[in-house]
Amino acid sequence: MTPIKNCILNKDTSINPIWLMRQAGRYLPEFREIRKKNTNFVKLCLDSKLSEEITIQPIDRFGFDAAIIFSDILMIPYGLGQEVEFKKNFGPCLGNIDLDKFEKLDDELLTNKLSPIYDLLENLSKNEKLKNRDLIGFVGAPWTLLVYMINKVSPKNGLSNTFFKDNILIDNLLNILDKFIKKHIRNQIRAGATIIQIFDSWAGLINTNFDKYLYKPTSSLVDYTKKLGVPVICFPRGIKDYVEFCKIVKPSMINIDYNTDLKKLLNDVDIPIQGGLDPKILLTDKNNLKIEATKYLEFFNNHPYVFNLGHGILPETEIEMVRELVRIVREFK
Ligand code: 1CP
Repeated sequence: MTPIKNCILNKDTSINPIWLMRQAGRYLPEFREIRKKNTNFVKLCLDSKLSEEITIQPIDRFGFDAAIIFSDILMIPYGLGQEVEFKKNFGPCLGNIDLDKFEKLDDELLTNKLSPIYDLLENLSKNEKLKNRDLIGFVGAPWTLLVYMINKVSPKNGLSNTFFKDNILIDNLLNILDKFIKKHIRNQIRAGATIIQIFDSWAGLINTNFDKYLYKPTSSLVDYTKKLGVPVICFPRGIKDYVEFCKIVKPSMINIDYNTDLKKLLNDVDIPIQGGLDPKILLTDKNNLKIEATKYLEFFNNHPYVFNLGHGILPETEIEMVRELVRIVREFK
């Protein structure tokens, strides 16, 4: 059994597997090299050959215990027919929503549009370098996708005033997303994903109607994935109450952010835990990294724990610091 599955399914506390969110990305010079020549990000995600190379880059360098496919959560809006563009030094920009078109769309069309992602997974599952490693497929949670689809740009400066104005639009989109995200999960598993992670990067923006925006849509995906026999990791970044979330949603493992109250978590959560370290720690120095990483390792010494960060690795992170982190984690037990 792979180290991460052993941790999730057997609750093994004798090792701490490690992988990092956004491990295939901009902090790697070899990724930047490819990216420079491929200015259209969506196209790059649909190039299964290059995506395979990018997925493997961090495995080659650091020997992480899992590969996460090089793709993006916004490939679902793209697959639904909404325009998605990643602008340099700005981030994603989405086009207008055509609800009629979404409602008429059938599953096959989405599968066809996203087929290079499934080719990528099929090729990766045959890749020798991933032997005894997990291959993580992922989706954005309905709330986070709703945010990008309606807000059209990153909500890092807040949601637009009119965000909640059109209830019919929101309800319809949540239904459509539930259906197509499930299709994408199923396709990824069929093509070889051994674990699914659900990224709810903007869950922290929800301050009302938690059932409607957080618990119900996420539970629906978690139940679905578990029924397919595949472990599912949730990352509802920035929520106040991870304990409540775990009780209601029951993921196979929970990824925490760096503001999570660890004591409360350890007392009240009995599922395996992943992540937590502030990615900014990787921008400091090796001594400090050792102190901060060891805090997590010691804290979760007797709890099944997969080492990861409390959000994606930052583009300015130095390779040497990542190497040091892997060394610290590998030497701990
Ligand atoms: O070169 C570039 O400019 C592209 C940067 C980049 C990369 C490397 C983007 C644009 N997406 C990705 C890959 C990616 N995205 C992966 C696979 C690689 C890996 O994890 O190793 C994954 C899992 C994602 C998931 C993703 N995309 C999330 C959830 C995780 C998170 O960081 O919160 C989100 C919110 C996105 C949207 C997105 N895609 C890209 C950017 C710059 C953003 C965020 C924009 C924002 O700030 O709102």
